Amino acid sequence: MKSRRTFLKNGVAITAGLSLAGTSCVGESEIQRERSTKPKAISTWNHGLSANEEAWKTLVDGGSALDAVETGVMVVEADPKSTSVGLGGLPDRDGNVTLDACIMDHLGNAGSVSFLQHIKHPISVARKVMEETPHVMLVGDGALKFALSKGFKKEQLLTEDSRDQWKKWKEESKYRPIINSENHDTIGMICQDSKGNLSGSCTTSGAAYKMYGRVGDSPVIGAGLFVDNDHGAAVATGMGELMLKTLGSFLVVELIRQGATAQEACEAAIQRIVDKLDYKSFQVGYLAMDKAGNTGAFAIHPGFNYAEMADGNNILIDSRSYSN
Ligand code: SD4
Repeated sequence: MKSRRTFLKNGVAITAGLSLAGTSCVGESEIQRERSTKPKAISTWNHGLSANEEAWKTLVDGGSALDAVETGVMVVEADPKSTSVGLGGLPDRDGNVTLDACIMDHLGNAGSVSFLQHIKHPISVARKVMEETPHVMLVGDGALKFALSKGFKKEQLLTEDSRDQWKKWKEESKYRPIINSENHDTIGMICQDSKGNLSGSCTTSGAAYKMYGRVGDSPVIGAGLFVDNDHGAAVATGMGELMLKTLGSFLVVELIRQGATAQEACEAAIQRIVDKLDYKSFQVGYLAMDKAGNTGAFAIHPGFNYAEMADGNNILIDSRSYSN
């Protein structure tokens, strides 16, 4: 893992530092970067392209990063062909589609739902939790009751195609959580608006054929998503248990705060997993943006990609990875 000293070589200045006997303490120094006010959208996997296009409509109009990250990922939630998010998501081993999502704004507000069933747009429920309750997180029946009270409609989210895939899986019922076997997965999105503010969102149907009640990293603030508008934002995709054990998105943003570039921070957070956990058969990818609009991405294994949109150009980029 790169040391903090290495991060500080990258031409960024320390604005504040506490020093004890001449030694500056990690966590007490912050890096000053100039805030960009050029709109930018980044989001995970191929389906990030359509999410970015939608978010861009808000961003070019001077709209907020918060609105952009919500409307952007809603496109993927509503797509029945995306088998890892919202409608059409692959179910748990008992055939239930259970959804996790969270959202964070530039003020540090956060909202989250997990183990939510029957609601196509969990990201919008998460936003309502953030804006209309005194809480951060609602789960299961409580989240569903809250959603219905806010006018969301109960829907069947298991499509014919997902049901067929699940039935096929049941013939063997072997639980092998291979995430990233296909090139589409959880959608995590970070946007910066024309005021320079950062917001983020993350929404998923989680690991296919998981146990009933299993919750991954995606709705957990600091694991699947973290935004600190003074420094940067990060989202995660992949095997959620690994991000939960390392609080990976928080770690990425904290490293940015301490002077790492977005790229270095993603690499260091992957290295933390590699150093501490059994990582070989699991994929994790981090995607980050600092407040200057610099982006970074890194994964354990090849195959992770993300979409980046700036100046009206939307491109797909292959992430680098720890293994080759
Ligand atoms: C989870 N992190 O539930 C999610 C799944 C995912 O890319 O991101 N897949 O563990």
